[in-house]
Amino acid sequence: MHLKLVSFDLCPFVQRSVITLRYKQVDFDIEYIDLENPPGWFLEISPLGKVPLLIVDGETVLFESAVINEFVDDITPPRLQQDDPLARALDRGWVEYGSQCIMDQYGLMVASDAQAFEEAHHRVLAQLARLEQKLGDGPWFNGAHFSLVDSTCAPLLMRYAILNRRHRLFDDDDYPRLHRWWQALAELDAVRGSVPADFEDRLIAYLRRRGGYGPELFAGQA
Ligand SMILES: N[C@@H](CCC(=O)N[C@@H](CS)C(=O)NCC(=O)O)C(=O)O
Repeated sequence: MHLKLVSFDLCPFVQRSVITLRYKQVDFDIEYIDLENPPGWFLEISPLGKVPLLIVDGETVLFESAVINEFVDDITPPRLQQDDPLARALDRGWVEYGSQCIMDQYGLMVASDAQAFEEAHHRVLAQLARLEQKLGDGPWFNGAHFSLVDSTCAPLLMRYAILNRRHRLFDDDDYPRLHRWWQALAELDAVRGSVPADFEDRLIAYLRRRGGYGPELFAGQA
């Protein structure tokens, strides 16, 4: 089966599919597009105009990262979804939660003024606190077994590690389980290789191009 992922280099949703594919050591091609100027062929095949897409055998187009990840999991070992339907449904909920966290993280990064930033900051800290509360002894979200919740949340935690270094958002000591979770994820080849080596520079360059209150907080200092 031939798999091609249609991608954008800074997209956290693409990254979660990349992590899933890499974790499972699945061969795939990747094609980057410019999301600010998307090619016609992409708009034609992407129902929501969003990346990622997974093109299967050159003809079937899967969209939505969570769906792509479940498909990849269904066709390749090791199994990352839980066998028990209730546990699997719960994981789906947390994958959805991770999506909302990613969107709110983006809202924080690009906040246009101090008030919008403060509101977003408040919201994301509450989100992180809920994740902290949900996490157990680790190393993974569900304990000993790596799951799609882990591949889903790694891009979120990677960005917080970068953002927090550039502008203090929270103290890692206040979120010890979250911190330990990120440290375990950051050790994985699947996560480390899921973005280009100069990812932080690219993210900062993007924020500088965008400008505004949030971007200046994170991208202002070298
Ligand atoms: N729910 C989607 C979200 C994907 C998404 O928002 N991708 C962004 C880039 S990070 C995108 O393609 N945006 C283009 C647009 O909204 O026009 C998923 O999980 O795949």
